[in-house]
Amino acid sequence: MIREEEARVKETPLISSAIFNSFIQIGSSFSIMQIITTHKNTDFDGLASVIAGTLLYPDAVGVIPKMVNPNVAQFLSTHKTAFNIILPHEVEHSLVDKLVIVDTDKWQRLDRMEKLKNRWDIEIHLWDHHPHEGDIDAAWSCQDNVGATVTLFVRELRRRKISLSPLISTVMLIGLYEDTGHLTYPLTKAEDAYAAAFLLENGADLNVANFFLNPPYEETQKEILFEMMKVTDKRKINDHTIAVNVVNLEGKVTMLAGIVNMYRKIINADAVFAIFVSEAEERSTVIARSGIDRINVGSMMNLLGGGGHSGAGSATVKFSAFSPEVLKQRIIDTIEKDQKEVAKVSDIMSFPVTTVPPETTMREVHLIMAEQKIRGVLVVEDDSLLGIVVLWDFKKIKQEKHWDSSVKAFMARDLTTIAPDAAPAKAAQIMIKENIGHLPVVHNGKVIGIVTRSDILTYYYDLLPE
Ligand SMILES: [Mn+2]
Repeated sequence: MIREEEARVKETPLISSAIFNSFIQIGSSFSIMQIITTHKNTDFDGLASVIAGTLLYPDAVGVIPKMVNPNVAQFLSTHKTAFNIILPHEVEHSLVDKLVIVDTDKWQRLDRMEKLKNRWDIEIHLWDHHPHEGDIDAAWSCQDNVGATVTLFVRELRRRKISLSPLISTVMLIGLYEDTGHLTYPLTKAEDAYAAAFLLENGADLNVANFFLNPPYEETQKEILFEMMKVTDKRKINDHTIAVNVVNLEGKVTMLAGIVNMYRKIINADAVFAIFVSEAEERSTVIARSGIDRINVGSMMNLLGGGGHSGAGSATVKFSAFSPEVLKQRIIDTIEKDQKEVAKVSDIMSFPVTTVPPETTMREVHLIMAEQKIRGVLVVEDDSLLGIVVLWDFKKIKQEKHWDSSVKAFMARDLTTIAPDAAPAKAAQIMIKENIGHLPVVHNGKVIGIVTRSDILTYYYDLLPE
């Protein structure tokens, strides 16, 4: 799928030409060097941001860490000579006077940059889309919560009216799609979609993008996936379905993230945490994926020394810090703890609730609903809930005299209720499953509120109540 002419781009060794380019800017004095680098285990957002950086900082050379994700390695094996990039060990640290860091704000995630950490004479620029929590002290920074660092570069490239080649547009689109799950992860912003449009306008090739975004599975990956399916440990934590798997790995396996993505979809979990254990290296690699806002795997991985965003994250943890089993328990504990802080039904319900005694006539009930602009009324006697009448029930009135019948004859009994400390997601599930628009909230046998469809919509979409 990689087009042949791209695979055959100049046979010049990448390293020497790139180093040459970086020095040629300053003539023969070899006195300064500007570099752009990104995090280890480089993903496409990191790679694409370094490449985009070389357009904004034309005197700089890109430095790609030695450890890169498998699909990035595959891409570089055929495309690297097309870009102005080198490896970390080729950096002459003493000559560096400007350091541009993209897609991370932590020193520990950089490859061989320790020497630059405490140098006062280096100007640092930072481009990152993760919430600011790192230790890099930049003279200038562009940090914004968008779906990918690529989006920040598109913003600036557009502002400066710098045109992009189809090849660079393609790499950037891959980075943008990978980090936003093709614009579906909850953290995706409108600006990310605009950025995607811009890259497509500039000739980004979706055939090439698809090839690197969806690498084919091989036997090893299938075996791991089946192994994970066999020992699936799905659990409900406050109405969210979570799976935490401990998987032993023998040797290097590529595309683990893709396996975890697929695993989450197959077992239909809200979030999955795969702990890949390497006995030989005495460490575990956690790869986490979440499909819901409420579970932010990026910040959880951050606590373990890794990183990511709300939908995807990873961390490498040495056995000496936590054994795999302890790690598993910590992940579960963190989710349980986090969940306690999220919204409850009592936060979203409507109250006070309009109630009527069972003798009330349908005519009176209709009037109350019209006056209060509500679609349902609870029928209550001595604090106990007998039933509910909703607007729909008035369709059952066929004869004029029925208007004077008591509500008892028309109300629905056997109501499903919910407790005030349940999660809003639980309320939504019940309403969808039972196809009801009103869910009374009952505490100690007393009705204290009601959840309606508009409460649910308000909660999920931040809509203002009417
Ligand atoms: Mn990123």
